[in-house]
Amino acid sequence: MSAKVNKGKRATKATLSDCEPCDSLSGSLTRYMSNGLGNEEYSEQQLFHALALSVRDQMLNNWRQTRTKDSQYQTKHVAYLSLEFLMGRALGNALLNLQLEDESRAALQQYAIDLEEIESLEHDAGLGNGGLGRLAACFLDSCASMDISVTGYGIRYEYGMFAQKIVDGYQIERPDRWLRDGNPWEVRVPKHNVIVPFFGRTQVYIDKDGRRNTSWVDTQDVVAAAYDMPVPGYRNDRINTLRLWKSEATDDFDLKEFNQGDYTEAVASKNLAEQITMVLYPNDTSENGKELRLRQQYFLSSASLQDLLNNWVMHQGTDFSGFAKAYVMQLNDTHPSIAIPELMRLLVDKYFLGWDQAWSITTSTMAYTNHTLLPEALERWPVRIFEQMLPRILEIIYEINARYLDDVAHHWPGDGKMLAKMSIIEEGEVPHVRMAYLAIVASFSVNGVAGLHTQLLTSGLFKHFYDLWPEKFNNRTNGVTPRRWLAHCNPRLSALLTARLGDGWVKNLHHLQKLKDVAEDVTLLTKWQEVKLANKVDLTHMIAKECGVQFDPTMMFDVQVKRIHEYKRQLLNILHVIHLYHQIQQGNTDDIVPRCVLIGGKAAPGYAMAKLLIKLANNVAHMVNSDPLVSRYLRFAFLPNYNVSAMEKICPATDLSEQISTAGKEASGTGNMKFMMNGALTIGTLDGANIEMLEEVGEENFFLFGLNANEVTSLRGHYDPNRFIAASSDLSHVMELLESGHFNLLEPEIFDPIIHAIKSPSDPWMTAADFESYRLAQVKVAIAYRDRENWTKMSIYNTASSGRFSSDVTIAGYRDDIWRA
Ligand code: 26Q
Repeated sequence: MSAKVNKGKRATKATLSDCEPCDSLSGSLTRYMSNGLGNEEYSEQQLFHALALSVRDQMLNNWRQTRTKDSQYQTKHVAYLSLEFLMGRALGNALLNLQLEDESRAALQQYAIDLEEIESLEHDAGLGNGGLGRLAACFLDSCASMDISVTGYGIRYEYGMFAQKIVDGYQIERPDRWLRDGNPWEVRVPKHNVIVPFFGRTQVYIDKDGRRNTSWVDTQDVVAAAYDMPVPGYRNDRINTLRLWKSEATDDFDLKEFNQGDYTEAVASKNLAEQITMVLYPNDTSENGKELRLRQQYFLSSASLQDLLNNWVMHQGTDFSGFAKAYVMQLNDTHPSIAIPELMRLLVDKYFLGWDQAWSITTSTMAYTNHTLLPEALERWPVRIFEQMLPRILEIIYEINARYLDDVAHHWPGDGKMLAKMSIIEEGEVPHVRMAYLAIVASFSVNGVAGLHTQLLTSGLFKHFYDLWPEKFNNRTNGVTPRRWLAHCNPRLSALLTARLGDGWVKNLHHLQKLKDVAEDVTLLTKWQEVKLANKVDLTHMIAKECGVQFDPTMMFDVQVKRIHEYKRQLLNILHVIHLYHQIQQGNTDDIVPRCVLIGGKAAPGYAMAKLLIKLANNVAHMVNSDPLVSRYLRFAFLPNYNVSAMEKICPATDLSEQISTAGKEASGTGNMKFMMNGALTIGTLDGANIEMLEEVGEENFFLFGLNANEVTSLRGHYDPNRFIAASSDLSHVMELLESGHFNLLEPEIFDPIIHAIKSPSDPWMTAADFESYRLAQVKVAIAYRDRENWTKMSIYNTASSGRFSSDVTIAGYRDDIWRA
């Protein structure tokens, strides 16, 4: 699509040196639009590019000043290490934080296009799978907004999270070429490039002072090229940095091979280097043994630590005695935990510190956040891979382990089993490195991401470590940034809140509490309903376009969007849709409240069961939507390619948020918080942060159901799903319909694995056990929704109680109790 504009030329790529940061936004925009070839026509994409570059220019001065200030080491500097930063789009967020919205609108007037349209042209930076990656992005916003000196370190994946298409109801993955039109936000900074070694061997040598040192030689080196993205704080002058590393071949390496005449080898090895940052792994649980993934992890960890140390040495020289006071590294799960032996290597082998001093620095700067309770999701790497790829790192891990096992032996004298149980090295036919154990041993802080999660970690998965070092463990309940997840994504509600409460809530979400005093106010209730309705109308257009299903904004919007996983139990939701469908077909419509059910999310490409659940959702949706009798009461859509930008449209329009994981399995959840902030009510289990949301909003404003974590554990071993099916006539009917092949008439037996899973006594997710309780909670939802005035009050109460789930609150906790920044 091309927009005709009155004058000017094509926007071209600008480099930093072109930028004149003192220009006004509209001045820069005109300049970028006229830097070109004299074409009379622009694509809207070019207009987006020019606006983004203009906004970036507005940040340059403060960006430099932030760096200068932070390099004086007056406050502690945090390095947030993460394999994922799920940033989404940057333009809207930057305009909000920099207060440039009005100016941008004005500047765009001459091009006869509105800002929202331009914003929608930006490709999502989908450099993450889901919760963990989006959490990192919310944290960056909070840190900048709270004036905390933080650098996010990540990977500049050429291809982010795959794009999901649905063909015949099945998920098809397409590559996400998010950089195809260029990335106007990033700045390449070659002076920060570093070299990361791989393979080779280690060598001991005696230095001129007679000391034994180790060097890692004959390595295959890869360049880590630094790309910086600005992270603007909310209306303060801080611009933090997200530094993303891209892998490139070294010239040296090429040359060496070339001189030996191996031209093709040289080119091939260049490919090998460049492969490292080519693609994000699309699994949200660890897929063990993939060598390239370990290469990514080491690449990120080494590049980031070298960068920190280079900075330190440049400003402070090689005296590291003050280093631990100046830095803290927060590890986003175990994915970057190889940073631990890497920091030891750099301090010992490169800067010649003694082991004890290096260890003391490492253990007072590393902090680890755990994001999962599923034992099968804990990262383990075959020792063999380490031996080849990272021989020096393996030696250091062995040394760390030997010294640590002395402590274990001391704590549990004579208990050899304990040594094996707690060793960083898992022995067996194929010995493995246990990354979580390495992270716990070397970190001064280990945290879970919600109250229940932390409790289950210390009493289960990491119990022995908790016995050994209780002081390391702490809880930091997750949060989401109210800038993106309320102020930006829900302008209608934001305007209403600000009109009522002033705009203090954007920086201090606890201000929303004051809504409780006016929740009875009739004009507020009316306006609140108007806002929700308008948001639902907007979403309706998106659903029609993306799914070909017409949602009716007067019906209840019941939404479950998140990664597709058995433990998240999209299946329970689908079974409930089948139940409603059956009721409607039977003519039992008296108690039915018309609803539109939306499910969206991606399945890991290798996760067959999750992919089958997508197929089931699509087939059921087809049956529901093609029966005109049913669609008066029920509509069902599966939204393809759920991502950050989709959520920005979905959460403001949702009435009911589905948070229905098997209790004890969802570490926290963060989508739940976005919905709550935007006034959705939650139907949920006692899992993750749901528990704390319920605590804040009260049982009367929350639809609770299902077994709790203890009950799930107790039922294990003697779970009898068929008893639950027999005891519920509704579930029996649902199973009969599913088993009859009603939803797969032309595709016999395709859903058998799902049917078997539900009926299996070893079903870990206990779907059948919670069905009846879920159904009853849904009946309560329907009754509550009929009383629109009361529903609206409950909605207001949810928003009003969401203050605790601002990531500002979470970050204040990290800052005060972990980082001491
Ligand atoms: C590891 C090794 C190899 C390949 C992939 C991975 C991998 C990648 C991503 C493992 C896990 C993830 C992502 C996990 C995740 O998103 N966890 C979620 O984190 C949220 C933020 O704390 C929580 O709210 C969710 O409960 C949790 O599921």
